[in-house]
Amino acid sequence: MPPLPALMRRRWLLGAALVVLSAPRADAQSATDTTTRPAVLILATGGTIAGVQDAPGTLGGYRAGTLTAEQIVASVPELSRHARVEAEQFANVASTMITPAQWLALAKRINRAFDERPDLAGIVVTHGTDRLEETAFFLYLAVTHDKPVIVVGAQRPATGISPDGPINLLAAVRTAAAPQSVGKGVTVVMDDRIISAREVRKLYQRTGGFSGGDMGLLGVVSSNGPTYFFAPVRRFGARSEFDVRRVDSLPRVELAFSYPGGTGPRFDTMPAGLVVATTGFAPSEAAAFRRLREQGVQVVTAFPSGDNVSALPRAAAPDTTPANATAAARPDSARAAERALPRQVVSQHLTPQKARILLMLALTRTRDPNELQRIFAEY
Ligand code: DAS
Repeated sequence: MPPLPALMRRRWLLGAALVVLSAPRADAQSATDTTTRPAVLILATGGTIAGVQDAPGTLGGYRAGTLTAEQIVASVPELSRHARVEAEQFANVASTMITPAQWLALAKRINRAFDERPDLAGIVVTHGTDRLEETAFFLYLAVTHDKPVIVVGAQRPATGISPDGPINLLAAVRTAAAPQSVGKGVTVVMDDRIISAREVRKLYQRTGGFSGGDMGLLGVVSSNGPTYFFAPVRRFGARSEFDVRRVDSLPRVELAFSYPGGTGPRFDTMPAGLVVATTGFAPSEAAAFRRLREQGVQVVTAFPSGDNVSALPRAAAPDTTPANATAAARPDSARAAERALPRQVVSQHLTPQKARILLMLALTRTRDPNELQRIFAEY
């Protein structure tokens, strides 16, 4: 184990002492507790929850992804009261370093753990907060089990002032261990809030900085453990069609913004797909995105806010979606040409970053634009 910074070492020693003090006594009752506590696997990937303040107890000299999975777990002795925790180091990086290849590897690791370990109650993924919502949404779509997967991070490093990682980790493990968390999809637990991976967003780098927006919380973690008020109803988990067990890489999907004066993005090599953050195209942009569709790029639109709730176009209907409304104003020949193109797909209530993830997975299954629109209607 690498050396612990001084403050962390003190907390770790205190933690170890508490583990000894609270260790189950060797009588019949405690033996039962040991075997009945649910098993929870923690997969650590780095981030601020594994980060340190180089001058402990100050606000200075921050490094993400430094403490190991074992060190994080050892700093929260209370975990052992709620679960038999196993820790595994998946990566140890700032989450800006997380790649789509790692999303795939992580989803495969989680699927394999659930496939091989019926005794596992749930899995916790510790993660940096910068890309947390994207990893969580990928897992929401690509983990084909209904057991809980909880993604958790921290806004303050473990050896800084008032770290939030330990209490967040405790809440995440309690949520992963709880039978009431089954069938809720991958969730993010931060600040005692349980938020669906589909809706969660990082608003700012401060405690309380994760939100479910208008869709709110699924539940809260109270002193009694996780309490749910709502459950998601779209497809995820065991009902997901995105089985990535045999997928080796994800198709390239790019992101673009629409804005006044915009003329669309240019690419040296064409991506398989493109998600455009837009509330509607100017004619110059509509022409640029039409050219990309003519070259076989699957174009999906998403509101920049991620909050679009307008009705989705029917599967075989001509493409007259709001973002493509300029097509309806063109003469008949232009409209006929538009109809001959692969349709532009519309996403509903997904941020552009999450629409990109859904399109990446969807393109592993189909390139039929009607099928793509079906997928965007169901997930
Ligand atoms: N260092 C950043 C990251 O790894 C921020 C964090 O975790 O809060 O994403």
